Amino acid sequence: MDPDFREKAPAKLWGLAEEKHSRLILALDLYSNNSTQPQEVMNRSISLLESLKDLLAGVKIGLPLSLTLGFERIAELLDTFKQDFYMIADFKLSDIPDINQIALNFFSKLGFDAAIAHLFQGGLRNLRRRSIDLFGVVVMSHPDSRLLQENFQRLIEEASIADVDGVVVGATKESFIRAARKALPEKTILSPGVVVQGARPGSALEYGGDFEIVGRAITRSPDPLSSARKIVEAERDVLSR
Ligand code: BMP
Repeated sequence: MDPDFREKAPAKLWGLAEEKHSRLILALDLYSNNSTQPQEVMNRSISLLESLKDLLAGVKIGLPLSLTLGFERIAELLDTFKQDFYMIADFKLSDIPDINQIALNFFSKLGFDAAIAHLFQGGLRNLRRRSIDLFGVVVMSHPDSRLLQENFQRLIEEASIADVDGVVVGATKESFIRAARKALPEKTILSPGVVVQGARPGSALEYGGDFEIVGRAITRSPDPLSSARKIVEAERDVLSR
């Protein structure tokens, strides 16, 4: 095990990772369609999180679930599971610093532990946001995310100057994970894009990432528990090498 494990930040995320021996963060992108009601989605979210309590270090919540449930129910969900998971608000903020600050304060009050923001807007370094951890997007997982990739070095510098707690680098982008790890040895790297978007479970950890974010491969699985377990086992296997 990494000897500096206990000193790693963010402390809550790494504490849960150690306790559960898990580097898995669930992207809880459930939403209503014509045949489902918000309360059904709420119930499904609760039972999914209950069943995955021992396997997940964190849960990432963004627009699909928030637009379905509304922020009152989101706050309820966060309150119910605040001891169990590191809760990340993923709205990829990219506004002027004053507006980003207001949003971060609301996320913190709702009960989120962290938020994800874009670095390219340039104002994260001016935030007074210590009530909530912050992750900056460096490279996205989808193939068309070229503008970010072309400005990789500048985004890395911005992540450093803004003093974010960590960065998001797509699991599908091996060379960028390796480069981000080298450039930002102290920062926590979150990597989405596993299974459905093509990255093999555990591969982002192999390249130097710290946590893998997985959504549909679990939420749409006929057996979410078994799918999550297989991913965690693949990750543990990589970490034990
Ligand atoms: P899935 O495993 O279902 O592909 O979901 C991936 C999740 O990670 C989604 O919530 C998406 O918004 C997020 N994400 C991503 O896929 N790529 C990125 O570069 C950044 C993300 O936040």
